[in-house]
Amino acid sequence: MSEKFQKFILSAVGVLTMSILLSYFIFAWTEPSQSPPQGNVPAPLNVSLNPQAKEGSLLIATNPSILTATNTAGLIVQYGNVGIGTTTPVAKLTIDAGSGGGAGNELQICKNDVCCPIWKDCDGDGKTYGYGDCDESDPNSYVGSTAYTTSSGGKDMNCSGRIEEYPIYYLYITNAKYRGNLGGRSGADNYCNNDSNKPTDCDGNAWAFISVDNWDEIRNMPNTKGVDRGGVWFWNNGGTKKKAADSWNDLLDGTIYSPAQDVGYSAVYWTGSNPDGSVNSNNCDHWLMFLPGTHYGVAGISWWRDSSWLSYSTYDCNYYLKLLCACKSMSYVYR
Ligand SMILES: [Ca+2]
Ligand SMILES: [Ca+2]
Ligand SMILES: [Ca+2]
Repeated sequence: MSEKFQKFILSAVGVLTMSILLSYFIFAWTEPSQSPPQGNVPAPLNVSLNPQAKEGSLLIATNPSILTATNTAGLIVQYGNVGIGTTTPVAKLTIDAGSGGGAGNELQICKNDVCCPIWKDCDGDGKTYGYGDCDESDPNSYVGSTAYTTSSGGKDMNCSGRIEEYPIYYLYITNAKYRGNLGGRSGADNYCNNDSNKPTDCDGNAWAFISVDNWDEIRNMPNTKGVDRGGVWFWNNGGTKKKAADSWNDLLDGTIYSPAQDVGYSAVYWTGSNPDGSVNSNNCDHWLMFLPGTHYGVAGISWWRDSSWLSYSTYDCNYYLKLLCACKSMSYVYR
């Protein structure tokens, strides 16, 4: 066989093989049964502009580690409406409960294991989620509530949106008695600070709960003594305590919860004040004088919870009366 003929045979076999392979591929292809794009894989969820449906449930954001200080969102629908029970939401959020029972349960908020429809007063405090209640599991929690807890992990009981910390303040009456010449503000404060009735858990210095002059009135103590207006006030007698007021405004509104006698005090005590905490002109000349028959001072009394607790009667500065004192405790309330 010549070399030329051998090459011819080899190329002929190659062409025949290619022809058989090509015909196999041509006849093996089946055309799509649906017109595009059906039957094709949709574009990935994160880039597609097409509406996409999924028949099964969809759970998202199931890993809490996705939440960071800058990303607190688990789901954002930036544009368009959201429908629940409807495919045609007409508002930013449309909930269609359909017909039948369960009215009012279309939207409820669950807190502390109590689930409550937004229209319903589940805890009986007279308010609903739509009108001033932020916690339907607790009748003491609502907008304007003065209730509090004593643990830092307490509740937002006044529905302010945060848990605030306020000091507890004590009121006490001195063991010792004094004439009206107390030595002015500094002298009176010293008497309170050194009295045996000063509570053991006062946080720092105590001070005399008296009005001295127009610049040093009881009602100005948030400024002159740094009193926190949100603080809670208790009578304290040797550790026996009873609440006097929920706040600074509550303390000076004319009545208190309990009189001093509820913790065992029985006394008349210098205050020099009117019921609203303003200075009374009878203040033993700014607590410097005690000349009989010429100087007088206003005093409060331990028996009553009305305005006489601060402004009971006027006494000659020559009398020996006790002294009303206050201090900030080391304890706090949370609301
Ligand atoms: Ca309620
Ligand atoms: Ca409530
Ligand atoms: Ca609060």
